[in-house]
Amino acid sequence: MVDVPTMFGERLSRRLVLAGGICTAGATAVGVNAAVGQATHGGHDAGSATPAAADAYQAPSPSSGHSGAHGAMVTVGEVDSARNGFDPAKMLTDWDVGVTSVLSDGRTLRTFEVVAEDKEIEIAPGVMFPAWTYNGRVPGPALRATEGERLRIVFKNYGSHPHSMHFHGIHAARMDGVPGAGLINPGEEFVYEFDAKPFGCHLYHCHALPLKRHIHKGMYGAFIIDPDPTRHPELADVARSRLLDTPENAQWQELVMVMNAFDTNFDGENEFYAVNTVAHTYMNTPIKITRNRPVRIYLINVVEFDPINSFHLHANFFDYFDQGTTLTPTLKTVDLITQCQAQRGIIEFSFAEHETGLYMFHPHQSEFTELGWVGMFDVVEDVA
Ligand SMILES: [Cu+2]
Repeated sequence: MVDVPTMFGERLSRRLVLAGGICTAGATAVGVNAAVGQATHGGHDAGSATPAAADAYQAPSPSSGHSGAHGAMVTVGEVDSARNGFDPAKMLTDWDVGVTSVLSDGRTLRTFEVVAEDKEIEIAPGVMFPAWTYNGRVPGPALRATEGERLRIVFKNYGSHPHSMHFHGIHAARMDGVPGAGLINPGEEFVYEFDAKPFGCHLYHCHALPLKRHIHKGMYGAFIIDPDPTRHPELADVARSRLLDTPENAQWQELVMVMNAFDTNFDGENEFYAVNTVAHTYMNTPIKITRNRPVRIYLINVVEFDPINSFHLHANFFDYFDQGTTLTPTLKTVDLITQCQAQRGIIEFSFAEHETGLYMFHPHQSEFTELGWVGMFDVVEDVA
């Protein structure tokens, strides 16, 4: 009798876990996790796995057509976006702008509705993860507002644990989303209210304890505040280019990318890394970019357990606005930036001087790349 866990025991690296996910697409999460659960993570060196072990692990799907763990090294098979209820390709531009009304003082009130719920999601082909979500998706909705508006976030907890929404922004202590200030039990509701400031690329996340658990389970999302051009006369054009729905903004190709990861066997280390949850999704479906239109990425790192993440663009350089709170770059002409957890910023670049083709982006934590966090821009003359 072949005892699978013993057979792979200490040799099963995290990279092979991913290969296993590839090759046993259709296997249940229980099966994958059972194998993973027997692995030790003392080392991350896939080189310690013998070819025999790799071959044996890949054996179940001779017809999958993949090129093996040493070939393209991307997931094979498809994640069921319909079942997940979210599609990473659409998430890139899927802004939640809420509902607006006008207050008695003439200001705009922007109201968002967010619910917390438990939900099993597919993070790589055949690999399920028992997530805690905002609005049924990971990352949660990309909330977008304009500087100076009044924001109201109606938060309902339909989950099985206490949760909150802690916004990186400026607000009163009682709106902070920590225990005693907007942390609510299952079945309860809380309304956060504060002004949209400062403009920038921010985030929100659950601040229930243990914090690392609530974050790695999927409770985070982008929180973007566009600058109000009238407040920045010296750089009004730049501000307008960031303000959603202006003609200046429409010239840009804006994308929101939340760098995340998943600890599928709950040992305090991640098995899968991604942008917007699904491993290798932008390798399997490259992001179309019109060559002569500029690109702006709202990039946020929420990876738990690993202290640092990064973004590296191939064959090009970009400007970076740390936390997005300035209208002039905080770093100019770089091809790599690093972010700790909750660090975020705006990346701007152009392929106007390039030939069309596939341009890669990934973190320069190479292991993350091999475990799912890598993608391609498909630069074309015009996006149909
Ligand atoms: Cu929570």
